Amino acid sequence: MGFAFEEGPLLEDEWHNFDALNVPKDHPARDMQDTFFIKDEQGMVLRTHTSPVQIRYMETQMKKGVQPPYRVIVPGKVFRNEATDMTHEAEFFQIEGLAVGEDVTLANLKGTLARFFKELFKGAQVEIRFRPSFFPFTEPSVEVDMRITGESAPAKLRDRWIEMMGAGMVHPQVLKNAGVDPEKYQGFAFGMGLDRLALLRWGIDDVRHMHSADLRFINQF
Ligand code: 2U9
Repeated sequence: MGFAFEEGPLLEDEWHNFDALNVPKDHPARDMQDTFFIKDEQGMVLRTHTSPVQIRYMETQMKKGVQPPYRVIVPGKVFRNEATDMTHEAEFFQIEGLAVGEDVTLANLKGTLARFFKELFKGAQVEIRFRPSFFPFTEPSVEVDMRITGESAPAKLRDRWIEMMGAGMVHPQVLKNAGVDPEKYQGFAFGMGLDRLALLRWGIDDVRHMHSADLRFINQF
């Protein structure tokens, strides 16, 4: 579908991790609770999402004089300073996507995600739906639910609506922050937790197995 893979640094500055993404200075996600700040490096954090990579990508294209359209998909490790339980880890993986161009719409987002989930659960009947939501970096924002029916659907997922990811149209201020003219270009973006997806896909009951180094678990993959 024309998406290039991009990766970026795990240690980020607050501009790329928060400010450029329109996350307010007083947003709870910045709290000591949620973000690992680096003691000896002022203004540096362990990235809390992979979104700074898309900011860096847009900045780099602009410096090279490359204008949209472009599409990138960004997988990678992220960090959140929170208590761990069976569904939460302080380190986990996300996969995010970004498409920027003239006349990019919410309909393009929906078509792209419908295709993505169809490929992921190939052979089954897959439907998606959007629910209104809020993220500082997208407007409008949506939560994306998926429903799988048919024989090949994993038993735990069959016949029910499950929340899979967040998405939306890139906020004009975010495009501007990365050097893209929001009067000329629009973009869609989406993000999801990969560990959560793996839990659903293979019916794993506890995300902490992922970092357990238990060979009885690891050898199944
Ligand atoms: C840019 C602009 C917009 C990425 C997005 C989400 C919604 C989202 C969560 C899913 C589960 C994170 O792992 S999670 O907790 N993500 O809901 N992410 S829109 O939006 C972007 C990214 C980059 C420049």
